Amino acid sequence: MKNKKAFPENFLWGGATAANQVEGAYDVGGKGLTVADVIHFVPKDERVEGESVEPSREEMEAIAKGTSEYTNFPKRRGIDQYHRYKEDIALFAEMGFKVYRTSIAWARIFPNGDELEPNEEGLAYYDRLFDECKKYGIEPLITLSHCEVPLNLVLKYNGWADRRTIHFFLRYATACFTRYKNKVKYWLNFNEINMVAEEPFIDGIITKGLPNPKQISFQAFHHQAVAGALTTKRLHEIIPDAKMGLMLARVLAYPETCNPSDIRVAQEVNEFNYFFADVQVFGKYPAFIKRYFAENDIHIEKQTGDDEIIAAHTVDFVSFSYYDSTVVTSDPARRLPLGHFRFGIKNPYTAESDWGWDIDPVGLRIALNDFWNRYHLPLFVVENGFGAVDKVESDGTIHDDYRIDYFRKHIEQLREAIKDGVNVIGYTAWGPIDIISGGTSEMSKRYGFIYVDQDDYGNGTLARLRKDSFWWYKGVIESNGEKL
Ligand code: BGP
Repeated sequence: MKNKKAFPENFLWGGATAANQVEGAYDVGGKGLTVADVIHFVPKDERVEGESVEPSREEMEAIAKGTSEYTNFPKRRGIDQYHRYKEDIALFAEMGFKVYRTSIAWARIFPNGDELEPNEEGLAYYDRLFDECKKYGIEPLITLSHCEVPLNLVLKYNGWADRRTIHFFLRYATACFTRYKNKVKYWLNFNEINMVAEEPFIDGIITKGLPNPKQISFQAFHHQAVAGALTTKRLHEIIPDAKMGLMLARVLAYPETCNPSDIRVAQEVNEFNYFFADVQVFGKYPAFIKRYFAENDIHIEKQTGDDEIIAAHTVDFVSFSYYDSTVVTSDPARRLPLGHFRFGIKNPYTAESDWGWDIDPVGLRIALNDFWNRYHLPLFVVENGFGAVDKVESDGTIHDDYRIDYFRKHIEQLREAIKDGVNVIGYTAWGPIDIISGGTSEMSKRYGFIYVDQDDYGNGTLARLRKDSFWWYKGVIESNGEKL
């Protein structure tokens, strides 16, 4: 019997970035500073993987005033997509992209976050970007908040820890929906919403040195949950045919052994991961989180009506990033606290990247099946990719077969999941063009099908070069996932 084609005809193939990692032009067009703009570069040998990049309040104030000792802030320069978006989108179109996921930098639209009126120059930039996408039939998929909270909101209100940020965000989202109502149909509210508990600073929340940081993070999450629901409501009012998705960083946890205690720990870690999505899909806090809150002295302050808002405006689809899985144990000596994800016990069955991230393609199939069984909502894989050091040959070619291998194995598993009956609507490879790393601000951790000539210190011509994986991914899209 002939093998039936797996991917639906209208499957959304493409790539994903975030404004703070690509745009640069951090002070152009009236843009205000964001949390991303105050993260300075730390070389690899001085860094502890998984350690927070959070500057102190005093450091942030000094950076904002220009009196800091630090000078290398890679996210301020990105890859200069702000000025080179035409070239980048033409290259995406050459690969056959159907969708380009990126984010809007909140501080381009509201430079301080708390103004009453949006900044026209910022709005106009995204008009140009989305028009360029449309020229090639590329659908924009837009994240409203991707580690780009205006710095003023952080310093003045402690960002999402303060309830007023709900209203600032809603004003920003409303400005975007109103302006781009004919251009953008797919939206995401918060990138990797679970990071609010794991790395609150990148979400614009200072917890360092404050009592009970978990209380602050979960209160901030509650504000995001209310804001997310109000934003979905607003989107449906302004653009009735648009879809709002949530976005979760999914890190699968496997039990180290078949000891039932290990299995229970893995279940607990996975449920904790799902919690942030559960609230947005089911419209309520799941039962299992109550015990965690009680044991960690977390008391969510809610206002009358919050529960009803969260219940009434749930998301239309579920998106997630998938890079790796982790292994957990019930052994108290080696057990990590909940929410401390990624660098668990080494899995003897998987390889790892140079950055210590497990390479687990089958995990993607498991994640997709699990999501589908749990939520029964359309799924979108909005981040998946392989960070590596690339070498440019003397003739300008880049032979990144390791990256092709990573993608081939993951897309094979994506195809299997679709054959399992999972409803997946799209796949956007992370960093289709080399960008500044989200976690480490490196340029040398490259994800792209397109090479960008720039180093960790901003040296380079910024020229774009096609890697071997460029031609490979083009073939994948052309064959709608059949030719891997
Ligand atoms: C996710 C973020 C992205 C991106 C990616 C890869 O957590 O949503 O912004 O950065 O991870 O991480 P990194 O760039 O640190 O390798």
